[in-house]
Amino acid sequence: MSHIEKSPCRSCAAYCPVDVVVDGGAVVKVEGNHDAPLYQGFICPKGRALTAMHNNPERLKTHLKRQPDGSFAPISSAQLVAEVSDKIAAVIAENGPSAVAAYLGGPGLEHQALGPLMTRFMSAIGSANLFNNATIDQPGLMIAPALHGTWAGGRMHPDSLDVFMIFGGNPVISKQYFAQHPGNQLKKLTTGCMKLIVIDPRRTETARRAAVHLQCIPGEDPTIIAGLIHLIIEMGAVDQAFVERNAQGLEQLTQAVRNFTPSYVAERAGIDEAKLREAAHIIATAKRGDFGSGTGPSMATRGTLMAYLMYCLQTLRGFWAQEGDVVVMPRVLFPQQLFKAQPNAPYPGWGFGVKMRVRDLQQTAAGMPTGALPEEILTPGKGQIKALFLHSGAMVTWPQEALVKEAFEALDLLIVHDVELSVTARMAHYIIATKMPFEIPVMTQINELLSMFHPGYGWVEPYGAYQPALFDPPAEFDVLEAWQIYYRVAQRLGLQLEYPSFLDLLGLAARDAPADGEAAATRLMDMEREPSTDELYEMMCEGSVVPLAKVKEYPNGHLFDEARQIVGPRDIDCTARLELANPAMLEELAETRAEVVSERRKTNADYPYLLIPRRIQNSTNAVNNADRSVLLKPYNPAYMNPEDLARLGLASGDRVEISSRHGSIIGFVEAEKDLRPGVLSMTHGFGGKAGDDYDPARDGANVNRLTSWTDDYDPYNGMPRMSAIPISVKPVNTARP
Ligand SMILES: Nc1nc2c(c(=O)[nH]1)N[C@H]1C(S)=C(S)[C@@H](COP(=O)(O)OP(=O)(O)OC[C@H]3O[C@@H](n4cnc5c(=O)[nH]c(N)nc54)[C@H](O)[C@@H]3O)O[C@H]1N2
Ligand SMILES: Nc1nc2c(c(=O)[nH]1)N[C@H]1C(S)=C(S)[C@@H](COP(=O)(O)OP(=O)(O)OC[C@H]3O[C@@H](n4cnc5c(=O)[nH]c(N)nc54)[C@H](O)[C@@H]3O)O[C@H]1N2
Ligand code: SF4
Ligand SMILES: [Mo]
Repeated sequence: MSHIEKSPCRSCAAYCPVDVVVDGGAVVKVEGNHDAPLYQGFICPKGRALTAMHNNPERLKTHLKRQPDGSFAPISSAQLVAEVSDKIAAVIAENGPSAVAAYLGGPGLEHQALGPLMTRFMSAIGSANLFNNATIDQPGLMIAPALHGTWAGGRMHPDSLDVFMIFGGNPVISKQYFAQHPGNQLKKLTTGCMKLIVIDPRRTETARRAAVHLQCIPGEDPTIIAGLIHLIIEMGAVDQAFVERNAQGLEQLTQAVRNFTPSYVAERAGIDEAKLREAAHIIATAKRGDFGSGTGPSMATRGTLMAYLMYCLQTLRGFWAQEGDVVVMPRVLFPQQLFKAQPNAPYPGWGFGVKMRVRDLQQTAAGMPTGALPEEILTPGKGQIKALFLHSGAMVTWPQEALVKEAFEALDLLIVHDVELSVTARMAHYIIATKMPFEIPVMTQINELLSMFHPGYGWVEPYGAYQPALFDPPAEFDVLEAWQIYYRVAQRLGLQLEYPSFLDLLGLAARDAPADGEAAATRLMDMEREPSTDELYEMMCEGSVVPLAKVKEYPNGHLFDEARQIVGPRDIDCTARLELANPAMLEELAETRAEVVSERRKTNADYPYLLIPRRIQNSTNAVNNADRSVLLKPYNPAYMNPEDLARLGLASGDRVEISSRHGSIIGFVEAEKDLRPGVLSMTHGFGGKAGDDYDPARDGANVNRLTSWTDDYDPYNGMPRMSAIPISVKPVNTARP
């Protein structure tokens, strides 16, 4: 007899609640959960593929240790911990603690205790070399708020908006913004009062709902936003009362965008001037609005400037929640935070903390620059990184695969945790075999955490959910949850880990510090008895608005009325102001205006096309191999406009060589009329295999062979050009797959 278990899907940050149909202890089917609030029973093909992922026959049953001949042999958990501990101790003894680095990527969504324990471990050994994927994703969205200041009242509620504008993001597929059944949400909002403006070189699934779609040349988002600011000022549509009270620098900003005239912007960005004006008119006449951006413009260089200008435009229109508004994304599994209709002053976006040895990169508000990591491993001398804990599909998700490979090969110790022998895991000295999602308890705290850094995550409503682990791994398996390696190595090395509460991790406890300035005692973890994951979750949720125990009472997740909040009044003594004229940003804007566009873009007769990223419904980053049958094509197609294909004498399915100045891949073109001519759009996370075993028609191609860490990297956060990459496309005469 089958029965249904409830659990959220963790294959992307949408965390859709799903029904797991279990028969004889096995997962036989996964379906949408129609009893859960907000999601309307939505599930995507990857959610359904959880059945295959959970039952993956290729799943690692034991940890693996690389042998001198390059093969892998099983190793027990006890032996793994002992050997890794000894090697870490040796690296630290010889080179100091900074020689140990750790990188947290996508798997943090499934292993929620991993981030806190990794952070605690790294501070216990005394290494600041803690990296994460934010600096190859959308770091500008974390740095721009530092430069601009933030609004303590939060954003306006989506249901109340007259306009939502999105730069290079496609929520219908990515679920970044409007994550709960985004198709239906956008349909409801756009058939109501909300006008949608989309800026994207592709007429995306999202753009189809837009009142205005600016089908721009990639990489021109700062130009377009500067143009919109220019128009808003010219139209007299600045919310003067709001700006006078809450911001500074309007005069300088006005000067800075003076030359971004509509005709200049339209010409440069390859868009219709009338449509640009129409977008400005919608923004100017809207009473309530909100803006967002995605990976496209972030990756096309100048992502920080793009995000900064976007925040400035939002402030010029006063599009921030007002006193008396319903708070969006109120705290549920985090301690209380009061929302007030006032600015928080700017804070440093970069240039603090650890200074890297390469390219003057330094700690930023988005974390340590991952852009420096491979070179930090390869550059000899004091401070060289020798050991790396890696939770990521780096071989296909990090730029410039060749340098990543070289760096990984140069390490004394590479530890990768994985569910299978992925192309990244194959690089490791030790592979930690780990649990499957349904074998790990799950709660919604992680997305709430993401929402504090990126407005496209979390829940607008006070939603919370928790599910225990549904299964134990089979008895004969010897696997570890990712956080356990940090706890056990710390234990063996006699290190004391601090308490992994977010009250402490985010410095939230400081708010409640004793008034007399007496420092709160550092709280420590019990290093004798290993906690369970559930106990760790309790620690992480300490002091939360809704106790985790209460959230556990609702198997379908729940909207907690007690967490609802109204935006409060401004403090009488508030003097903070939002900054409209950050000097570094205005300087970069001036450079943008002064540059020769073709030189900047770097397209020419040899590299006439621009490669841009895109997400597809059926795969998430490097996680596309659990059930390849879920993919519409086994490979990642190279989408091009039919006009371009005709010019090249190509038809859908034809094999091509795609080359940038940094490398080449084999791809298969696919006609897509919705794509702007001159642009090729292709998904990352595929390919990565080499040698005789590699077949591009079966495995896809790694677009990160076309990227380079040093190509047009952001001077502050080190993120290289990952969109708008000049490429050539040449037919290769072999049969279609
Ligand atoms: N060219 C290009 N590169 C990109 C991007 C792009 O658009 N274009 N996007 C960038 C962005 S935004 C991001 S966030 C990064 C993401 O890249 P990463 O941070 O590397 O994250 P994932 O791809 O999610 O990592 C998945 C890998 O983890 C392994 N894994 C380990 N443990 C587990 C587990 O417990 N469960 C599962 N399911 N898998 C596990 C999987 O086998 C797989 O190899 O990529 C970036 N790279
Ligand atoms: N199905 C699925 N969902 C995912 C993921 C996945 O791999 N698959 N990955 C997750 C991750 S890690 C992230 S970070 C989010 C990302 O979420 P999104 O940013 O929404 O991701 P995309 O769907 O790739 O949308 C990027 C859009 O930018 C456009 N674009 C490219 N270059 C430019 C440019 O220069 N300017 C402008 N204006 N547009 C440009 C592309 O055409 C594309 O439509 O998605 C998450 N959700
Ligand atoms: S959108 Fe798909 S992959 Fe993402 S959580 Fe929902 S079902 Fe899972
Ligand atoms: Mo991402």
